[in-house]
Amino acid sequence: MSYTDEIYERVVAQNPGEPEFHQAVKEVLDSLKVVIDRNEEEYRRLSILERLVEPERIISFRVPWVDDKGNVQVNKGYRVQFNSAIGPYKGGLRFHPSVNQSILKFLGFEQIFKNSLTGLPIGGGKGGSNFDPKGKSDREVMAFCQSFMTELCKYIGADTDVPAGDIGVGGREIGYLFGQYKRIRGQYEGVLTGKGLTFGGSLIRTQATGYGVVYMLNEIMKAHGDSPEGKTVIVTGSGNVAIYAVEKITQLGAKVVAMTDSNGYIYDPNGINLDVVKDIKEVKRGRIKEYADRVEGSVYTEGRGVWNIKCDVYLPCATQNELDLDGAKTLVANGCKYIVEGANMPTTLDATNYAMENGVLFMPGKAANAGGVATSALEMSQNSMRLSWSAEEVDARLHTIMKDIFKKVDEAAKRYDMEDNYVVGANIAGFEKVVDAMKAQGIC
Ligand code: NDP
Ligand code: 2IT
Repeated sequence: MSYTDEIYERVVAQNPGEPEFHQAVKEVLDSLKVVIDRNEEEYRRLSILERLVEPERIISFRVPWVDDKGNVQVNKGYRVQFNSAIGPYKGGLRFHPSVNQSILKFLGFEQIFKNSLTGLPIGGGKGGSNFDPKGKSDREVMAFCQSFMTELCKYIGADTDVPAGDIGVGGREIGYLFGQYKRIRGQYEGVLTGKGLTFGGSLIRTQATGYGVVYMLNEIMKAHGDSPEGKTVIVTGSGNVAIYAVEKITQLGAKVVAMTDSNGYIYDPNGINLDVVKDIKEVKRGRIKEYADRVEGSVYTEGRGVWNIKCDVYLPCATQNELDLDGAKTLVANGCKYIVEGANMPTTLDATNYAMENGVLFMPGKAANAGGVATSALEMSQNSMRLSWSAEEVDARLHTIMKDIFKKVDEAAKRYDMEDNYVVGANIAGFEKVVDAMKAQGIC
């Protein structure tokens, strides 16, 4: 059996009940086969893959807090510190009822390669809680964040582990978390990114992931003699990543006709009015359904199935495994040419393979959504220097980083005779830097 297959079997056997983690590992190992085969003896001797798939550390803790009725609630809290070969652990915190160890391990594992692709010195980590911020008052969210940080603050720091936002964690939550860290540790340092602009946050961090997704799409299109101008686009989700992907792609002349949330989707043939979406989601914390009540000519449909709308470009920006094989078949049948993942692992493996085999140019999340964490790393740099760069400067750096990532991914795919296979290209390019650092640092 090949070394990569052996390791996959070992991961499944040793991590029971963790399907998302198995899925993320499988995609990476399948891509790495061509690289591993060429150096199999050395990699086996050093147990590179055994080390790569085992987190350096997982911290799991109790988060007790008091709700508005005076009752004590208890949630689970985690931080997965996966790999620090190329820098301090870096990655978001997710607050969502579905959060468990499998999901955080898949996210932390993906983060290793994503962070490597940015070219910046950041290792891979992820954390979060099964806390559900939906329907909670600001005071309840603050109480939860303070309790969560009271435990987490023992394990993080500007030079050890720097969390940020993800699903359910935005500017409000980062503010409360930062306040509690400062209070307990007595240190005003860049321990979190995505901070408010008045206390060390970076301009453009809010927009960075969504903008970066579109900068990546633009590079793919340019390489194939195409452009976003006049294209019809579906963006799934209506959170941080989705909103700023819509903003940027609309600026580039495309028309976004549909967005979703976990309840359903809106279709607006005239092009999504983003001001309305921002008001519903960023200000009122409401449901996407409200869009149809506010914008004439738009329609709301309850449930899944947004892929049934015809599009040229599909940007999944909500959550893992949201696009399955049936969805991919429908997209292909309707002429979709590009799938660029804003979310982490939003496409199932069979859907990914189907799309790629049927001529869709497919960019995986670890490359396409890396603009968020890259800009987080730029926030860390600004905090270390005690300086703030202008929006233009940060945006220009983000743009350059996304172009560089495309080049690395494209070049790695070509080097292994798999032109346009960006899944293989991203995994190989991300892996090469990490494995080099791991080898240089000895057995650790
Ligand atoms: P937000 O919490 O801002 O938004 C999430 C969006 O996805 C909401 O519209 C939400 O709908 C929807 N969603 C979440 N869970 C589900 C689900 N189970 N089924 C259907 N829809 C769902 O999160 P972000 O925009 O920050 O994150 C979106 C994705 O992008 C995630 O995969 C995240 O890991 C990834 N990502 C985020 C980065 C960032 O900088 N924020 C960076 C890189 C990747 P509802 O409101 O109904 O729950
Ligand atoms: O998935 C991700 O890359 C993020 N949620 C952003 C992580 C970060 O540290 O900015």
